Amino acid sequence: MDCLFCKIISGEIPSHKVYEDEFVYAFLDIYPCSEGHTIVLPKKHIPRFTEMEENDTSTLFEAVNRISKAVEKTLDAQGLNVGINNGEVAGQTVPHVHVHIIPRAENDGGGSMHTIVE
Ligand code: D5M
Repeated sequence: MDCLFCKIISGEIPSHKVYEDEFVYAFLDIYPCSEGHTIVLPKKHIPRFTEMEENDTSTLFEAVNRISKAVEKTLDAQGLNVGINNGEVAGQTVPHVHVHIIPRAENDGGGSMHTIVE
């Protein structure tokens, strides 16, 4: 499978792993929007979020919830953006479902999701 994120999961491409279990793999984004920007992937190769089965989304989001709490606590973040770019037109650059967890702080200069459509 010629997929960047499958190669990260298998260890063929190195990553800064923050969490792994039977179903998901999480690592630090190489181009972080803020310190601790984490990406969570299902181990199963599924190109887009809207192609996922409901069962797989619950497993993924249980892990996202757990990892989000750990990221917030570890970095003492005041908030997080948790999101998915679904499809190229929405900014998805790697066709393997992934959830971004982006730590946020007061006056960090970042916008919200509304910034995209304003
Ligand atoms: O997000 C894809 C994200 O994947 C983007 O923020 C960069 C990140 N990326 C790309 N290659 C790597 C490697 N090798 N390590 C860590 N992070 C990586 P998207 O939502 O598809 O734009």
